Amino acid sequence: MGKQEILDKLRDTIVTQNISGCKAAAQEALDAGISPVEAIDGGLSVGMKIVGDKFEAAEIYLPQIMMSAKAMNAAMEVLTPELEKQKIGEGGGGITTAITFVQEGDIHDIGHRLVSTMLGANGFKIVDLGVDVPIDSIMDEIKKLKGQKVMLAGSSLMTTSMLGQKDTIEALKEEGLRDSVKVMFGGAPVTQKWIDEIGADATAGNAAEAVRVALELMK
Ligand code: HCB
Repeated sequence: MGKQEILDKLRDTIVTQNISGCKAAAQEALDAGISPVEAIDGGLSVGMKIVGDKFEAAEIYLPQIMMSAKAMNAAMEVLTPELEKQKIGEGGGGITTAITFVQEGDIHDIGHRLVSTMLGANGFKIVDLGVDVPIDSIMDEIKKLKGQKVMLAGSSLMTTSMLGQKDTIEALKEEGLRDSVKVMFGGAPVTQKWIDEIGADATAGNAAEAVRVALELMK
């Protein structure tokens, strides 16, 4: 089977909620020499985008999305050990701590976990605050790391929780912490225009790009 066919198979197993098929296709991708990043970006994420669009069009409902997410997680069990070996660069000149989190009100964690894994694989020390994280917890964590090189890598998958990114920047300013951290925000609805509008430092469209952007920010 050719590379594109395997990527299409990964996509289709997500769309059809085929959990065991998705895991098997992930293994097939690795066996065919496809990198885990390519399998995710060219296969699994494409499937997730289709699932999201179908949900928006009321062609499928929440239980189906949950099954697609399970299929993605099953594939990630196979891909994560390989992902952890994907070196793009070295932790931004000296050890940088990346505080990773999903904004309050949002439990979408697939992209967040991917970004955390890839940053960790590339020399960043990860403090993973998980999902549905209140801004106060983020501020507390930054204060604990005073004097160290710190960046924030926050995710929002919903337009509602994305507003929390703006509030996070405001809170950083109020606490006098804005100049002590670099801030990268991501997630499907996040655009460069939004980043400029709220005064964050950067965004990235996928986990590999997130590593490149983070390394550049921490130079
Ligand atoms: Co969810 N959901 N969902 N969902 N969901 C979305 C996000 C919608 C866009 C679907 C739609 O309507 N088209 C929509 C949000 C609409 C909006 O706000 N405009 C939506 C909704 C509405 C909801 C609920 C409210 C549904 C309901 O209950 N009625 C509910 C919300 C619950 C809550 O959070 N409070 C809900 C629930 C769910 C689950 C639980 C069924 C499941 C999540 C499972 C989980 O994460 N454990 C789910 C899923 C899977 C999705 C879609 C289909 C896929 C998301 C995903 O995992 N993508 C999503 C549709 C979509 O996004 N197009 C849909 C794959 C990952 C790899 O991509 O974008 O997360 P990613 O991350 C990338 C990239 O953005 C970047 O790198 C990552 C890796 O490549 N990146 C960063 C991410 N974070 C970064 C941080 C950085 O610093 C830098 C880069």
